[in-house]
Amino acid sequence: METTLIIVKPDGVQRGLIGRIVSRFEDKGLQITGMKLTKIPMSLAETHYEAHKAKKFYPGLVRFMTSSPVVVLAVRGINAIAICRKMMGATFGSNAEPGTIRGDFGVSNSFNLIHGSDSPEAAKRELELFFAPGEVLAWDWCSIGWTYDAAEEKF
Ligand code: IDP
Ligand code: MG
Repeated sequence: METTLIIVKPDGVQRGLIGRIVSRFEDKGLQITGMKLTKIPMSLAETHYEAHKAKKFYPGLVRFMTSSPVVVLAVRGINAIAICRKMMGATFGSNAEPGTIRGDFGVSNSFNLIHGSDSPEAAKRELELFFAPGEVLAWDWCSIGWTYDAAEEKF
């Protein structure tokens, strides 16, 4: 089991896509263990994207991420990090595959609707940046046995 950090970026919230994006993860069979609407402070956006500090797009990226509220999610499941990255699609909406979130809902290269952690190390770091202790809940998920292969052992 892995937990990954997903952010519905300001364009996703402004365009009324929160529900449709969150539904994708629920529909896939992933568990939402954390979720909040928040406006990212400048310092947090800078830290979150510090790996891109030297890039030309960094100042605009930080401005964009702090311009309007976002929805931050902790999403849990077997192989959740790679599955969510695949569901997000390529970075630029203009060439993301249809069927992916970026491919279905956007055309922009910078307003690309969604962030997802790209490794277990990034997921741990980013979950700790965006969620205070106690905000990610380990709740008893009634459909887990019907969602994962473990259910097959019953038959
Ligand atoms: P990712 O979000 O698919 O992991 P990264 O390369 O880590 O993509 O870039 C982080 C974010 O920076 C992207 O999601 C996008 O919002 C923005 N970004 C990346 N490359 C560019 C660019 O060339 N122009 C404008 N924004 C960019
Ligand atoms: Mg990235």
